[in-house]
Amino acid sequence: PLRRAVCPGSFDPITNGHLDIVGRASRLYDIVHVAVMINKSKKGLFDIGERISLIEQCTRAYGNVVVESYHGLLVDYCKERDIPAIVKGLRAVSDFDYELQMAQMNNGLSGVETLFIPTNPTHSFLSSSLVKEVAAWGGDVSHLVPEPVLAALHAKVRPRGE
Ligand code: COD
Repeated sequence: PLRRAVCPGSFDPITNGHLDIVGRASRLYDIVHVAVMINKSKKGLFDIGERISLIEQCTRAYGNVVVESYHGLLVDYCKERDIPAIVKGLRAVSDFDYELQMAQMNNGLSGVETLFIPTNPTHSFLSSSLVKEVAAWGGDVSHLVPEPVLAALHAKVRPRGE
């Protein structure tokens, strides 16, 4: 059987940090699902369709990545698709506390395992929210996000000097 894993998140928008983790997971598993988890209480900059399209453009070259949105519990997403493993990136100890709680909760709910990949140090301080904040004020984020995301950000907020 094919070995599957899921990289879940909000991906509003996908950054080079996310992409590094998805790419590394895609080398470890036959199929990697990227699940855009819908959080009704968090209105994003990009709608779910835009997020999916951007992730697809950025992960197409890996050849084994499936992108989907899901409204519900991550463990149910995994159960419905027979996915035994969640792959998450860890940036710093500040991520660990919450990630450990989620990993233990998810394992207790359904037995699904969570595997952590340490982030590439160049992405240690990278988050979607900081990217959005810097871009909104016209700062340069070209080294933090893949090209399609940069173009999409520029379409929403004018870069400085234009
Ligand atoms: N470097 C490496 N990895 C990174 C980086 C970076 N710079 N930035 C983010 N990541 C990784 C992390 O593993 C992170 O968890 C993941 O990418 C996604 O990041 P975000 O910011 O897009 O997503 P979050 O943190 O908002 O995602 C939280 C989930 C959606 C995974 C979580 O809320 C969830 O599972 N929700 C579904 C409902 C549910 O099941 N709830 C119960 C949980 S116990």
